[in-house]
Amino acid sequence: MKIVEAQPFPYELPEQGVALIVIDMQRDFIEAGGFGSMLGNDVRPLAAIVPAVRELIAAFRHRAWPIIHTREGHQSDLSDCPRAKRHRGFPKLRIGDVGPMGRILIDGQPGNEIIAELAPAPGEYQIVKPGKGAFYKTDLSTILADLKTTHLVFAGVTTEVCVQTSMREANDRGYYCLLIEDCTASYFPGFRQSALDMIRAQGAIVGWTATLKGFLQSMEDKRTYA
Ligand code: TIU
Repeated sequence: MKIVEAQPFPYELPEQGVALIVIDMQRDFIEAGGFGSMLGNDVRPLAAIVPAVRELIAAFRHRAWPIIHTREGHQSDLSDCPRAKRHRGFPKLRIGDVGPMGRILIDGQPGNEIIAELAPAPGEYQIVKPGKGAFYKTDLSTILADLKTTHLVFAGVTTEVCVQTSMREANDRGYYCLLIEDCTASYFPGFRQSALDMIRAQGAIVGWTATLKGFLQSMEDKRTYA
């Protein structure tokens, strides 16, 4: 195994059984005119992590380790979108309404696509999820079981919503979860920081966090540890 310099203590990264989950790096959240901006957010801070996420994906591709991309999206008839989710708050457009990138948060619409810079490569998994968590009403558990995954590395947006929810779901299912700090972003910098803090508090109650640099260094470390 390799040792990743992480918080709150080093993370043991095995040679096998590791998968990367890239959460919701889709136009709906990162570009103006999607779900994120309809909720009233300034979407610009999210684009800042794209180069780091690209680097992380490249490192997994280089090792032929599995990569799972998620998208938050609903079926066009909204049968998987609870009323309580659609009729929440006062967005400019609701889920399913027609916006500048097609219908808001609907699978198959232009806005629901993963941004071009991070487009999944052939052979990589893509999961459409109706909830904030990546396990809820998806095949993720089956995919991870088939891959014999034990360790999950997380990236994506937003830190305190879909990333943290998915990480908590994974933690309850017994995975060793590591979030790459510079590969996750929020519309609210304070929430991002708080999410990182609460994930790794109490002796890694949800999981670990590490910088991209620290993670990549450990991947390239020629030494192995028992
Ligand atoms: N609004 C917000 O911060 N996030 C979401 O609605 N979904 C995800 O985090 N992907």
